[in-house]
Amino acid sequence: MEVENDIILALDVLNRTEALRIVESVSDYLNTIKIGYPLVLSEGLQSITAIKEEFNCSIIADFKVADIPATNRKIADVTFEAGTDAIIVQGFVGDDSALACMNSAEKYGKDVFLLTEMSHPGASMFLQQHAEDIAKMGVDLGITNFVGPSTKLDRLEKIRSVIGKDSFLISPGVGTQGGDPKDTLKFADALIVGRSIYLSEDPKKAVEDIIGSIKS
Ligand code: 3DU
Repeated sequence: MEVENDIILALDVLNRTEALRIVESVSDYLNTIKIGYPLVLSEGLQSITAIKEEFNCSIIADFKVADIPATNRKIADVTFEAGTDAIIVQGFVGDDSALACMNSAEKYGKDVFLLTEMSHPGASMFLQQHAEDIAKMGVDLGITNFVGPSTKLDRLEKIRSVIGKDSFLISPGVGTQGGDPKDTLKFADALIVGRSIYLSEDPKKAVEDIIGSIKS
């Protein structure tokens, strides 16, 4: 996936008109949008289709899919049918569940991102202890796209060491959650940024500032 300026916009707004306005305002700089439950539960999967059609951007569906294989397969199929380019899948549910999403992605010619460890403090309670095993499972399955936390750079570095330099690693937690753009890109290939952009008075300027801080 070619992520322009190494920044993925997390579009966690609840309204389709607002979503379109924000994407429009940053479209000079960004070509990859992550859409999750906030927008899809508010406005339907059609909001993915609409944004994709209007801006011809790449869409990553952040559904953190975490069910039994048969249900994962249905979730992935309908998500790809809506025009999504990639889907984020939880690794902790095990290889058969991840494989179900991979099989769907293969059928539609799309991608799977495996979520290894999360960026919030509570992730240290259960997920962190298994994050490297989850990453290793992904490598063994042949997954080449991963998600890891920008708020814990030591953890991000460990995950990078497990998945290897050629895997594609995207990292949420930049900005509002405390992650630093430039430091995160020492280990990740692209940043996921939500509130620092979409809550800004001037989303375009917010993106320019992040790009500036990466280049500084
Ligand atoms: O904190 P922000 O507003 O920049 O948004 C981060 C986005 O990334 C948001 O959509 C959240 O659901 C997602 N995410 C994490 O923040 C942390 C993870 O470990 C995985 C996904």
